[in-house]
Amino acid sequence: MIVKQEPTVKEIKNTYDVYKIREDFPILKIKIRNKPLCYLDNAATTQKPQQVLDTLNKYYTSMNSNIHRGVHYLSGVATDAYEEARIKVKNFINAKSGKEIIFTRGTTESINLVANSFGRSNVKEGDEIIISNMEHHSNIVPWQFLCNEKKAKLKIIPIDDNGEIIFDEFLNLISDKTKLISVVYVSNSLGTVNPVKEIIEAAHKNNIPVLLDAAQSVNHLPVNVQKLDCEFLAFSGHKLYGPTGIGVLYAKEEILKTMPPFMGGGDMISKVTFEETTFNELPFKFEAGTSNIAGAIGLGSAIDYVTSKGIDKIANHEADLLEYATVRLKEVPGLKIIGNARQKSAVISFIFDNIHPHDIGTFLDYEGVAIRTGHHCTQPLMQRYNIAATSRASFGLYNTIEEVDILVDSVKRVIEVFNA
Ligand code: C6P
Repeated sequence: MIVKQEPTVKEIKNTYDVYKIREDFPILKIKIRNKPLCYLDNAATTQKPQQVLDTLNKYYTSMNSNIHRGVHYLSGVATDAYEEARIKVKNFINAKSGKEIIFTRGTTESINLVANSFGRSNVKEGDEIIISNMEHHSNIVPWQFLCNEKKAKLKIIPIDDNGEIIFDEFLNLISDKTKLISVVYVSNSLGTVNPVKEIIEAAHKNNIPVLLDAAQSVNHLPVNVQKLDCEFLAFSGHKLYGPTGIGVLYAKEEILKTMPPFMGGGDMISKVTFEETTFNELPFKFEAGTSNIAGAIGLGSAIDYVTSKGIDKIANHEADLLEYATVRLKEVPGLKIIGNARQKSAVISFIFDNIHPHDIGTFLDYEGVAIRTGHHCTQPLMQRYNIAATSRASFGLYNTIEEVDILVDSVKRVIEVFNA
């Protein structure tokens, strides 16, 4: 009998043709100041493949109509395409049902939805919400609003110098007052991949629900909400090669059923009188007003695209880029990497003692290299490291080893200019 061998990691990597993938992205062909675009700001937003652009074009040229409302042909076609996109999201993150997928404007709105709906109806004076020191402002400010309103307390999981959550201290923060734990899956500033499975297990031992900010994970790692067993998960379409203005809140159906609507308006209702309103079924109860229909359909197309390339292969490719970039950037005299967690994904932040990140970003821009500089909407994290900002290169599925070389060589030239 012939036993079929599972392909090794190396074999999987060899099937990934990044140069062919790049041909799908028209913007990667443009020049910036006569230099080829070297786009390394994927944590801020990703570029869009032709397949997604074609889907958006097709929507507006052959389907455009409002959904869930019309009896006419186009409305039916648009509704079907929108609901099909919901099922693509459901399958992508392995949710149990399309009822658990709520389209929002993005991660920020998804977290605000949970804070306003679940939070306002479950958190009372003296209760506690746990977040970590490496959260994006989107996973800080909504909880501050809630805690201020309810006189509840925000508790912060500390991190070590490498950028890892200090797990014992996290466990010590859990109490019978904890109403929710909301943590980032992959840090946008450090690249740390947090031990979310362990966090969720610890939370569930104490009957505490968990929200995962997956803005920087769905595009880099396979995410399976049933395996993770998280109660909530939030992400944005534009970081997953889809359009801006569309995102997702996943939540377990049994929790969504108990949550009041976040916004009132059309489509989320069942019956309205001046005396009383009853609400639509899930997930429509949480989608008030005309949704970003084209955005949702475009996101579905982006999910098709990413799935066709294989999220495991993408993760392998990006791990190679990160490893190579880490080795090469360490060659640069005076460069210090911020974020040295054992598990990292696709992001590398660095600083120099004597050069401001904005100067580095501006210089690199002249070389056609797009990175992000600043606090990356993680000011408390910057305070933890006692720095104002970092330079951050972040990788996507189309980046190449040659682009890492361009980055490193350009950074070396900045040093020469500044130290001359
Ligand atoms: N981070 C970055 O350059 P929105 O804006 O809603 O699509 O995503 C907000 C958000 C939430 N959580 C994390 C971990 C994020 O990285 C982001 C967006 C971008 O790092 C823009 S600040």
